[in-house]
Amino acid sequence: MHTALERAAVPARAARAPHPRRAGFAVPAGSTPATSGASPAGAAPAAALAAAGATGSTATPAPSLAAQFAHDVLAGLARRRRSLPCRWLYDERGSALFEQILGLPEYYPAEAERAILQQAAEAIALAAGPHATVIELGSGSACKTPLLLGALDRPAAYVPVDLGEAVLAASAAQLAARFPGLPITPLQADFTRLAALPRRQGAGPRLLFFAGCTIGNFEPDDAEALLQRLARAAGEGALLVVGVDHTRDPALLVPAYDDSAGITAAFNLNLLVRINRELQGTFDPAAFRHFAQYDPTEQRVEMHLLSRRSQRVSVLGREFHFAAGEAIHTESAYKPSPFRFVAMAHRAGWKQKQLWVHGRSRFAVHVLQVAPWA
Ligand code: AVI
Repeated sequence: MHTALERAAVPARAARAPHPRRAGFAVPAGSTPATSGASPAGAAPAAALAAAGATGSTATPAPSLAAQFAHDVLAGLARRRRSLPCRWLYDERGSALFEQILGLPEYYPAEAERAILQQAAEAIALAAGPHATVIELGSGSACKTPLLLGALDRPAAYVPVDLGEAVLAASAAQLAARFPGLPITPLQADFTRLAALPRRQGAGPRLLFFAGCTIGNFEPDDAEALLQRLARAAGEGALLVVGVDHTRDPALLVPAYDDSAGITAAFNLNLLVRINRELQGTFDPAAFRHFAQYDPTEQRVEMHLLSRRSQRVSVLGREFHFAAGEAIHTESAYKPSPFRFVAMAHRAGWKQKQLWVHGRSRFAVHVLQVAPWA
């Protein structure tokens, strides 16, 4: 397999960005995407933020998770073009299936990002300098984190932020064994809803690590708003190491989201099982099929569940009729051009410092820094 890595020339600094809009660090309900490998939970309790040394001590109050799920499902199924937010794919079974997806031969982003970090970690570490506080957003199993932590010059602390309690504990224990002496303070939270970012633990900058192209699961406006909130909360000089998939080749993209072993199909269909369990749904998962397609105009891969026949389904006592072939859109994975992504990051208050592109797939790791004007 061709795994050439290209260090792309960083485009000349674009014209000064318009001053980003003032934005808080809370995200409106319903605009959160899936977090990598984690089952969603509510916003972090204030105590959790304080324990992790966050600069603020409050989180945005949110309706209970069950209420959010019920709302999203009833509203999403009632739409003319039915759709469900992809964050709900990650219950316990969905998270386990997603971990399996990461190991699939067709799912190139995982391997491409690993290859990039293996080769680029030293240069990223040089950009960060000594004593960085590493904050990993949606850390999941944190399987690529050692590549970064191992290269950094005396990192001051590592703060994994994730919704899954068990996955946080497991990854923190593994990393503690691997990096004895490194302060590790897991933060169980939805990183899109943090009222503030964890405090810097040393003289170095905050280094935000957002792996796995999860940014692509946000709608572009939401991605930009998130980047903007992160820039404001992280402060001048902070770095963001973010995986972004720029692949345009349908021959790579479609199998990555519709693998031959059927794991992604099971991951998608599991959403119906979850609705049945948690919302008194009557879906017959066998009466739906997984479908993935690449839309080059939107620059995104879409996952859908297609009704195999005309059927009625009820959720929380509400009836929905599906025509044969009718779709529920369950996930978008945006694959923006590098130019489009960098322009968005720039509007959000980040300047590009490094860009690493995987030769075959065009998966990339961008190293961004909060611009002085943000
Ligand atoms: C979590 N996220 C980055 C994955 C992706 O590639 O968009 C989710 C996924 N869906 C299907 N396969 C993987």
